[in-house]
Amino acid sequence: MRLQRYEGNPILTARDFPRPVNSVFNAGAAKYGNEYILLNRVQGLDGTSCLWVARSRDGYHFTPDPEPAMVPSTEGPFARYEEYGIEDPRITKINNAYYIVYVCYSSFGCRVGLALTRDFQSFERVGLISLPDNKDAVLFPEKIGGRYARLDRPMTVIGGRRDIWISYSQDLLYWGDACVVMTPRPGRWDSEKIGAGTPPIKTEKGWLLIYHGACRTASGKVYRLGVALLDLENPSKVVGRAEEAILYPAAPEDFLGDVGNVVFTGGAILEDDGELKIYYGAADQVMCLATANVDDLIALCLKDMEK
Ligand code: BMA
Repeated sequence: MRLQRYEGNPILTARDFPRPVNSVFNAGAAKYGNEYILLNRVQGLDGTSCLWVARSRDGYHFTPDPEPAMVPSTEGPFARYEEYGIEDPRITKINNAYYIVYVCYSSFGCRVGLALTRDFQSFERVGLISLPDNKDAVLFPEKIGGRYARLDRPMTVIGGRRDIWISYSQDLLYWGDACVVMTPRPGRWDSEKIGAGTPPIKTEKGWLLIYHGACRTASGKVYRLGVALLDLENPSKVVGRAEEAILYPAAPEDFLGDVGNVVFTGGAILEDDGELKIYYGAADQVMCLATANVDDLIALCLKDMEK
């Protein structure tokens, strides 16, 4: 099974923004009232990224706000960790707040920042919630066993591992009980590294996770999307994982950009009729949309586990 690409792709390009920018990609997504929100990573002409809201009534046609939502801090505790920019946000609604986890990039490496908005007008930073080198963090939308939970992707120097981990917290700031959830698969499309894409989506069969996987080829890395299902009560347990990638570079925009051969997601919206809208960055250049039925994705995860 493959995701269905939207025929109007790309849905956002650098030219849509009210000032010259290099690229728009790897957005987080949320529904807020009647609005679809994309919190885009927008890379400026200086090469650093900021986070910029674009809004839509239908989930297909987006209009960027006049100004970015969050730019790298220049003072206070975040500043030295955001010196090279802020990247790849993911949005999770918990109660009435929208939490944003994003990558703080600096000479110290990548670490995870946490911010909060209630209205997609004003944004406040909450904390730096990982050490370097860690990224691709996503929050679960509710407490599990009385604690908040997140997935993330630490990068080890020894062994060079790139796995998806889980950890838990009482307050979203201090995290512990970390363990490995999912690892790259040798010889496959996700052999080199994996990282959570969209925040986990609750379904009857488990937490549905769209993730990215990369493998190394003679001409560099190829990034594809895959799907897995985590146990509802114990999300450190993988109950299903599709063998095949569900989205892989194939459309012209997936090859033509700053980093070709890349599809990378940070946000999806589940519609009432079961359609999942998956927003993804193509070639680190533009924003695109692909859809799937959520039950088909679940079936795909479970089918391959039965083998
Ligand atoms: C990853 C992240 C993403 C990017 C991808 C492909 O490591 O940096 O932001 O889309 O590489 O370049």
